[in-house]
Amino acid sequence: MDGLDIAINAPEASVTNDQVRAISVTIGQTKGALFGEKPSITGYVYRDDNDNGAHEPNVPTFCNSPELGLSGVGLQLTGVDVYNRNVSLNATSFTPVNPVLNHCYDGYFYWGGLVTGTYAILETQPVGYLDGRETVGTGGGLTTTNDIISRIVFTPGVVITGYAFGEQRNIIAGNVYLDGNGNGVRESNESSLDAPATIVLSGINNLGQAVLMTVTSSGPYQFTGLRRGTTPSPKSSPPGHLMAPNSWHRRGRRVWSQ
Ligand SMILES: [Ca+2]
Ligand SMILES: [Ca+2]
Ligand SMILES: [Ca+2]
Ligand SMILES: [Ca+2]
Repeated sequence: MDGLDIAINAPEASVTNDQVRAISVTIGQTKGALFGEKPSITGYVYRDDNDNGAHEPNVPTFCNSPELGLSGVGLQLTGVDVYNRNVSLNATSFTPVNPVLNHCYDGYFYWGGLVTGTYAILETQPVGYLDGRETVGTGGGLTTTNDIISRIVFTPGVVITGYAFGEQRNIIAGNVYLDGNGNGVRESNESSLDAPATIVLSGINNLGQAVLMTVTSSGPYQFTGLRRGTTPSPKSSPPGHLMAPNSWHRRGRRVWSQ
């Protein structure tokens, strides 16, 4: 079975199907090539901001997904092989140095050189992200425990792919500024606030939980760590508070957040 071929730490390499050429090596460097036919398990960690368990392609390229891959995430492969040996292998998700389609494989991870056995992949939750869904790849498996894909049955000569760990990091961001002419558009002569305002975000997330967050800013602001959800249109705010992302009057001048 043909599979993904990639060069490791070798941006100068030329990669076409089943060929990785022109790797240059100097003393002290470690480079290499991976050929997908080798027994291996591959997958990726990515931002699944809409929490649907699917890595949305960016039409028309079917690459550069807006749901970016996440490199630097720790993963562990554990299991027992047919020789009754315990297997425990660590990996870190990375971006392959592949001159073609590299953005498709941001957050990629793999283990090669495996023998028949039953395995599980464990993900270490990346800091700064909300936990998302796991997706089982081509070798099957179970997702009954969070951040673990278990019961992956691996047979020789088979490349199994598509084991995915989704994480979320939705952001609402904007600016507060003094809208001198009250038209809701920031002209070049309209400045940030002269004193910080409190910006309030309220709503209901996709777990049905009420969300109430505040930040203080006289210019740019952002709310991070958000699950998918909705924000109702605010009807009123306490004095000196802005309801993101709508408008509020302050000190007789109109202040907008965008
Ligand atoms: Ca998605
Ligand atoms: Ca996770
Ligand atoms: Ca998870
Ligand atoms: Ca204006």
